[in-house]
Amino acid sequence: MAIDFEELANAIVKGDMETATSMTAQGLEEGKAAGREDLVVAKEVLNKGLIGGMDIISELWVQEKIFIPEVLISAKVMHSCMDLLRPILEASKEPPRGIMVIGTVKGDLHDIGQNIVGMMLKGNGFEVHNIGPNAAPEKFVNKVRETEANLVGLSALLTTTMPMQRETIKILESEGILEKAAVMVGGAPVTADWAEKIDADGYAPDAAHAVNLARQLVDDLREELGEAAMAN
Ligand code: B1M
Repeated sequence: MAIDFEELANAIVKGDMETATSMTAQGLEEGKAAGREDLVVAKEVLNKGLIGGMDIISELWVQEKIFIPEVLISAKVMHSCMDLLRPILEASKEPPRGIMVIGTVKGDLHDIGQNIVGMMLKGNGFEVHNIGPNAAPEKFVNKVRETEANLVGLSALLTTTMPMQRETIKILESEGILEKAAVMVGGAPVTADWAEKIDADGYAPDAAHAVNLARQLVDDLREELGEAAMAN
């Protein structure tokens, strides 16, 4: 019997760690027993159950029916469930398509969305270095230099931290990072117009689009710089 995604989403909303984690594990086991591909089942549990739960949280918060402590508890449960999906979503047998440094910009503590984007990219053959939330521009610069990344991902969930995406891009530019790397932006309040305004190379509204965009940006860079430059 397949798990009830609505019940899983409600467990996230209620902050019920035991039910949410056991249902996530059960969903994976039942998918396997039914002979379904692990990756397909993990994506289904993520999208229909876990993200479904966070969508309800967002709605309840807007209506002021819940407050920060409840949101924090649900986020913690979400993280624990994502830990169970991580090995499947991140598994990739291919050599890296590209190297990405991803983080949420300085001043912004939201990290659920960028963790999902990072996991999906890893699962699609990218080497991903996640520098976490509240990441200052210098942290992006240093990590790109250390890892020789050719992609930088900047997440922002607050209208007040969106300008920090612009600031980070300016610093990446002035440090010469963007001569060999492309930059993409995302996060709930971010739009394609904003991305264009701040000179980002691309914008993705969700993790699935982020994977396609990352592939496109790396292919474009390869064409522009040639294979040899990409390897240095
Ligand atoms: Co915050 N919060 N929060 N919060 N929070 C929002 C963002 C808000 C919209 C809620 C609301 O009022 N409706 C609102 C922002 C309003 C605005 O600016 N327009 C808000 C606010 C106001 C705040 C505080 C200021 C509240 C306060 O203190 N008074 C405060 C700020 C703290 C800070 O950052 N300095 C705050 C705090 C928090 C918690 C800590 C309690 C918690 C975060 C816990 C954590 O992340 N570890 C939290 C949460 C959970 C939310 C909501 C409810 C859910 C965010 C989330 O995880 N969504 C959120 C409501 C909302 O977004 N509608 C809200 C699920 C996640 C899967 O989606 O992150 O959008 P998302 O990621 C998606 C896409 O956006 C995209 O792909 C992801 C997967 O598909 N994407 C990218 C994301 N990054 C990408 C990068 C890419 C490409 C795609 O390329 C690089």
